[in-house]
Amino acid sequence: MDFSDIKSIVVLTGAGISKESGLDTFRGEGGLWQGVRVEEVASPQAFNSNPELVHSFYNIRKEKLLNDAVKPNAAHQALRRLEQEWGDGFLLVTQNVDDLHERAGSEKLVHMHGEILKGRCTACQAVMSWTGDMNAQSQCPNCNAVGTMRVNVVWFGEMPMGMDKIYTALENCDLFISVGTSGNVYPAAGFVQVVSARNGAQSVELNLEPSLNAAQFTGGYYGPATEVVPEFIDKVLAQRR
Ligand code: BV8
Repeated sequence: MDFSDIKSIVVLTGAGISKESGLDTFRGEGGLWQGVRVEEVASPQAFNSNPELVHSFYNIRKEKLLNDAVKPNAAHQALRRLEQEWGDGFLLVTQNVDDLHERAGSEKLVHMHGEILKGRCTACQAVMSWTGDMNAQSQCPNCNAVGTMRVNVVWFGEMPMGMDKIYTALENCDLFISVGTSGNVYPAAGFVQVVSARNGAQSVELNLEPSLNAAQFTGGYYGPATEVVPEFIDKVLAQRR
């Protein structure tokens, strides 16, 4: 693959990039949602009918994320290096709600499915950092309402965040790189089609194994993210004119 004429890059990451940092993926062996139906915890309906179950699902994941052993890995760091060395024409879009990209130093970043370390008040819509447990008695620090707090993530059936910015970047990129995602969840799984609709644009999948939409990419490199991502980033930077 020839990357010498690449001007703008969009990267999409999923749970697979955080796997080697110790965070579970959603659909793999021992994945987050095996044994627990997706709709049971990540939907507005679930939250309305059983808020404590949904709060505890996120409290458990938050606690795990904040464990000292969980830190950005070589794949997160390689994407930060690409952002730094590339300059203009770079956007990192993540489906992940963890903060490992930020902790690796990434700045040109959109969390399309929100952030687990933030809370949102359903009464005043304020969004704030919320690293501790949350429950049905939690009080909004902005409007003081009690019982209106939720985690600031995008549940199934809710509109993902930053979509205008994301689609503008996809429609103008020459290279789309997808890392660590199974291609199950839309609209993220459809991003490769937006890029491949434009002739000349290249799309590369970096994953442990081919995803559901692997055939829609112009190229793919397979293996653990901490190996394939740094190797691929080196290749792209080495060919840059
Ligand atoms: C919306 C936040 C519209 C919460 C998440 C039928 C057909 C098509 C679509 C739909 C449909 N029915 C419903 C829909 C829409 C639905 C959807 O796509 N459902 C799917 C399940 C069929 N989508 C939505 O509802 C979205 N909203 O469509 O809104 C709309 C329009 C107008 C107005 C209102 C609404 C919202 C979806 C967001 C849901 N929230 N997360 C939370 O985290 O708790 S989704 C969740 O799945 C995570 O964000 C996760 O990132 C995401 C995708 O999963 P992956 O990241 O891909 O993780 P997965 O485990 O699946 O795969 C990991 C991959 O890594 C694997 O391929 C594995 O091989 C690889 N891997 C493993 N280890 C490694 C590795 N790779 C490299 N190295 C390793 N070491």
